[in-house]
Amino acid sequence: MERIEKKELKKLIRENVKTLYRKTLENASPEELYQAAVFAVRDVITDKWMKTHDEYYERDAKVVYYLSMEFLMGRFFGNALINLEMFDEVKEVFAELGIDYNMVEEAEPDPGLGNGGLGRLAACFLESLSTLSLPAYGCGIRYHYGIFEQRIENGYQVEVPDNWLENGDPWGIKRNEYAVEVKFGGNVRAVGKGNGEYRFVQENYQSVTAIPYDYPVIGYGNNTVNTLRLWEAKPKTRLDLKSFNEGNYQKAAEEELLANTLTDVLYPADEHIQGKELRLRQQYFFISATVQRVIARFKKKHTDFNELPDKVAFQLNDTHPSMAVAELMRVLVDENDLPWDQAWDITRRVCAYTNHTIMSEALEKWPMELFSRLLPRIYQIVEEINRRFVLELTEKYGNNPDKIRKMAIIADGQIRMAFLAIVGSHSVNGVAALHTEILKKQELHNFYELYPEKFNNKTNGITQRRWLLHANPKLAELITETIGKDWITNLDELKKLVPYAEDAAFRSRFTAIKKENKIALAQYIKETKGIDINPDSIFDIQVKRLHEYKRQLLNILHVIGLYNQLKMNPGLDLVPRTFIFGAKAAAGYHRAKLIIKLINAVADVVNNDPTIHGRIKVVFMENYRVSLAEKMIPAADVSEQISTAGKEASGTGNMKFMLNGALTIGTMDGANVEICEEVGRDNIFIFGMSAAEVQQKTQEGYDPWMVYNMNQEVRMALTSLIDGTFDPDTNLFRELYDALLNGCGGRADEYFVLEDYADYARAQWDIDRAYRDEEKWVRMAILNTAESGKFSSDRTIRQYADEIWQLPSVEIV
Ligand code: 26V
Repeated sequence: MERIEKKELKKLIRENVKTLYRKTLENASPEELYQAAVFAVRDVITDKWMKTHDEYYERDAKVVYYLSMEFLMGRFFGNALINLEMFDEVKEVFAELGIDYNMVEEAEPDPGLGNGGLGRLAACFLESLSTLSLPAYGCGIRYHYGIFEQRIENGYQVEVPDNWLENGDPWGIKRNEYAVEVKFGGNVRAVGKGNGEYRFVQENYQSVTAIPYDYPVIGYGNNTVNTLRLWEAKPKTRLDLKSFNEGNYQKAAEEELLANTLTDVLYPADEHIQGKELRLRQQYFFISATVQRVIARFKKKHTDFNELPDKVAFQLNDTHPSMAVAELMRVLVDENDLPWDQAWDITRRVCAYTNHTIMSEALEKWPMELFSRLLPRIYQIVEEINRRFVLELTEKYGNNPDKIRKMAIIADGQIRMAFLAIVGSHSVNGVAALHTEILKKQELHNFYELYPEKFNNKTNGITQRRWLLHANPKLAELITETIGKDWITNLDELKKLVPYAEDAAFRSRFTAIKKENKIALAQYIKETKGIDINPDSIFDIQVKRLHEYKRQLLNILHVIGLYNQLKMNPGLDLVPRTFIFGAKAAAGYHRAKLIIKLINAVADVVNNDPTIHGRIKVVFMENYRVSLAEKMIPAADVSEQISTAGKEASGTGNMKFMLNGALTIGTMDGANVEICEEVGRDNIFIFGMSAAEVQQKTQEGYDPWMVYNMNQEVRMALTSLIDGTFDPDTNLFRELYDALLNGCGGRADEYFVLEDYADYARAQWDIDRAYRDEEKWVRMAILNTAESGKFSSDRTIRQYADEIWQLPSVEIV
């Protein structure tokens, strides 16, 4: 592939600014310069992109479709340049033009089309698929508003709409020619085919047009550019003239309204399903559009549907896309006349399902009433799948109503999407070893007994191109200088750094880079929050969605504990520490929002208490998002991964911190278990109950008052919540106090915050002690980076491709 010369690039940028904005470089804004730069590199991308798709088509390659309601891509520009190996060049070009490149990068909006871990995983996976030359599409929704922008006002979270498309969408290409119709509602009529069989047709439906927008997913150092295809809903016709003429204005107006709202906004709650009609519509909308397009494409080269599983794999990112099972059945049976059994066999061989949570509140169930009204034909198909499944169960287990009630896809007036996904797939995977074991032994035990061959583990991963090469250029440079650049596409190479933990010169450079990153973050915090933090303090960071099970409350209670100790004993010998948080709470999750308020209230008191002399500080960073993560993670000394054991399916932030040389304080949960295994017990700070102990205590019953009575530090921290220390006038935090001790509404201290407190505090003192020995600390940090190879999403994707998809790579020359 051809490259563009620096001279040519300069010319292109200058011309684009002129034609797009009628401006010269000198008076263009950063936004305008950013847009001009994107258009300058688009040509290179487009050539590769077209070539990639021609090649797939010509070779009739098998393609995986990663079906996901969320793709948390982060900014495109910097990573596009990195993967095109044009980054340094473009940076130089801007420097030569007298423009600050970073300002240009910062002008790009951060597309937040996801909530958290699940959406970000999808983005890392797409990047790895392209880098590994694997034919793939990401399929999802082009929300007009992504995850809300979080502002903090008076310590409280306030949600502001995120209009990421405001200044245009230079990465998306609208593909009108691939628009398809998606039907909702109405009724189903059986029409005799004349041979004793029936065809089922949907009538009196409302429909919308699905229009795809394609985004490039650029592989690193190869010529592969895959596609992220996001669907947008539009009214079928501006006003349905026929209905209008028949006087059915109402229907036409309804259809238009439906289409205009369908893909407006991402649901910003990842902890609770609310059975919202619009959410169900969104799910069917993008699944139906995707399945219809996939089958249309398949039919261009094939007539025998038995070949479909050799050409197409669907990976279901959680249960949200599990309607794909029923929609594929509909398209095969109703639209292509396949017999049920044949269609079912094909469907199961195409579909595979990933489970991302064992939190029962997040398990998707839809009321039959809603489902059948909205999707009458899909409902019939799910009923038939269920009827046959129940027969299978009866054959296997005899007349066992209890088992059937527990396992049926439809029961108690609800459709259980996870069960539909399991029954309709050939593979069911968890996202970390511990998580998969819990699925097999507990949550999905019945299904594991029935289909043991379907269950498998695929431990999550992250892409080192974004999370090291782009986010931490100085460390990336040091690594490349030391062991060469192969780590960029083979992260196991980092093991070659192990001996350098004993190299004093390397250690001092590693430390210096961490320090520079900390200074940069401190400066950013000063600029954005006005808080002075000490770059020599330990940067202790917890960034992730706010959830009770993730236990941000344990972290802040411990800060309160330290504060109390410092007040009582000003001579306390402790390494200065900056506790940094970042977290969005779902808008309706009251307790999570109260925890944010508490963190901010503690920050106000602690940071402004002159008797503390800045020895501990607390910072709550607003609006945590991918682009902020890229600034924070490279500056971390300590990574907080402190969920109640058994609750965090995997975690992926934990991996990003490790890669960037932060030491983990964590429970034996999710992928922490595997991180511990890789880096060794001596290079991580593990504390707290194991998943088995949590389970046991949950069953036996647990009395947090016992902890309260026995542990003075806990008692004092809890008292601080209600004695006006952090809110002088009200009883604001009594709810948290009550939830921990008495369980207002739910179980008392459901997530064992108090039970794990003492051991957490012990581990924190271990960190304090370890940090004092600078040489020891940096050795540990280097070993964390060096042993993080397993957590590349390249490894994860290779396993999916080999073990689930049987997907060969297609090199683009
Ligand atoms: C549920 C819902 C419910 C309805 C509203 C929208 C919504 C969005 C997402 C979810 C499920 C969230 C599940 C999730 O994000 N799980 C996380 O997946 C990560 C990637 O596998 C994993 O690292 C985290 O541990 C896990 O919590």
